[in-house]
Amino acid sequence: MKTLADLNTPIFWAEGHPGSLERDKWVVSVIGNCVNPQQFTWQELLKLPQKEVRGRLTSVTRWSVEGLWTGIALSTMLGIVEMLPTCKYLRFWSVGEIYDTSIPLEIALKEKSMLAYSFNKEYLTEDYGGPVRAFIPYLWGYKSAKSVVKIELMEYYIPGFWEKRGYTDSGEIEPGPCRDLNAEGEIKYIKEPGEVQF
Ligand SMILES: Nc1nc2c(c(=O)[nH]1)N[C@H]1C(S)=C(S)[C@@H](COP(=O)(O)O)O[C@H]1N2
Ligand SMILES: [Mo]
Repeated sequence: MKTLADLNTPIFWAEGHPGSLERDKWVVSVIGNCVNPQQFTWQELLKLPQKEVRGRLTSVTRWSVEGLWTGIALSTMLGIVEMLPTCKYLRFWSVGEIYDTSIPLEIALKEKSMLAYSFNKEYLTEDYGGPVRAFIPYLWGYKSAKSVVKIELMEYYIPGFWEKRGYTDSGEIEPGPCRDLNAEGEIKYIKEPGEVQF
């Protein structure tokens, strides 16, 4: 099975590449509108119920890559911290806390929305957002924050790194041409808004 690198997936680090990150020492905090805010270590994350989904990461710069993503469903994490009814958005923070992005709770609760650590059965490298990243196939890739250190359960929406720079707050995938990285970059067409199916 191919890795993201094998598929020539572009590497985006708008805030600068973080360098090497220690998987064994990784911690993801979940804070905000919940009963039990918690810090999940890498080892603890691996003990949670795991989820495998086939899905596409699709960039607003019009490329899309498909594979098998493994991780923890966001709904599982929200259950563990006992999200409160006041939680309406999830705000992801990447390592260094310069890059953030937020998604509505309804999208976070969808089946394929996860905190992912593998693509096609290989751990994600730093280039592609390892040790763990958001994977939200329903929205443009800028909502899939890489190397996540914090998830804030929010009552209200705050525009993130790219949203403040002009990308839409909704992140809704819009129809149009798109390079399919699984077909050597062949240009295909996104016919309908939402999760990409070629
Ligand atoms: N921390 C961080 N996360 C990020 C980005 C970024 O620049 N920094 N770019 C986003 C965008 S625009 C896309 S399309 C995807 C790309 O993921 P990749 O770099 O693994 O291909 O990551 C998203 N997450
Ligand atoms: Mo993107």
